[in-house]
Amino acid sequence: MLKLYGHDTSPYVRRIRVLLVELGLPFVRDSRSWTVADADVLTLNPCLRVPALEAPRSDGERQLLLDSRIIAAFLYEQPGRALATWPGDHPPPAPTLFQSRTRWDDENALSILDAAQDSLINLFVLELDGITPAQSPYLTRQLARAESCLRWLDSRLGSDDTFHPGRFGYLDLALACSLDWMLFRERYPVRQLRNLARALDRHAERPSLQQTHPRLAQNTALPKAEK
Ligand SMILES: N[C@@H](CCC(=O)N[C@@H](CS)C(=O)NCC(=O)O)C(=O)O
Repeated sequence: MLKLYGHDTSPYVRRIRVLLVELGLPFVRDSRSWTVADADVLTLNPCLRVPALEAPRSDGERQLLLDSRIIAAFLYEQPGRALATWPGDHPPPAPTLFQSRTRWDDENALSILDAAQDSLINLFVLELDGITPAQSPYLTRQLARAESCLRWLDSRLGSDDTFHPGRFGYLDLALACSLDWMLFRERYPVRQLRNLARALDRHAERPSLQQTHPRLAQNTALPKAEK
């Protein structure tokens, strides 16, 4: 059985939880995270980060996968996957992480989303430590980076509901996880970005996103996060 490590409010862990549901892959979780001194993930992952995934291998060993993008690539290749079919007008999940025709543009878009997400996580965690952008030009730049990346994504998405018509792909689910996190942690006025906000609303009822929304989190990892 696949085993996913990481807490409930992490937008990167949530990407993998959503993807596992979309791909119909059963899994178990260890939601203890980097804030728990003896959490197993800290000995598994030298980067001291979540998510991490362990998968059974044919030789009886366990395959370890670190970083959400690598985990996603691995999961899309799993032979046992059975793409979810949702009632209503939800677009079906994309069957692959990227399509060859659009791969490099989509890799760029995912990196741009990650840059926004990482910058805002930095701001969030440092604020818990009492450090704000007013005290640090570096943090001011992080905020500017997040802003610039989100505006780029808003323009790239345009008036569509998904990055590629009729398919709910990894970029779409990653975007929803990040925007929900930004709202949940009050990190960015997402509603000002009309296209991104519209896509978020469009997919809000999608079961994989509904079941994993940070408002339902049991393990929030960071103490001040329990809103
Ligand atoms: N590039 C990584 C980023 C993962 C990441 O930033 N995870 C955060 C939680 S959302 C973390 O574990 N942070 C640990 C720390 O800040 O010390 C991925 O895509 O998996």
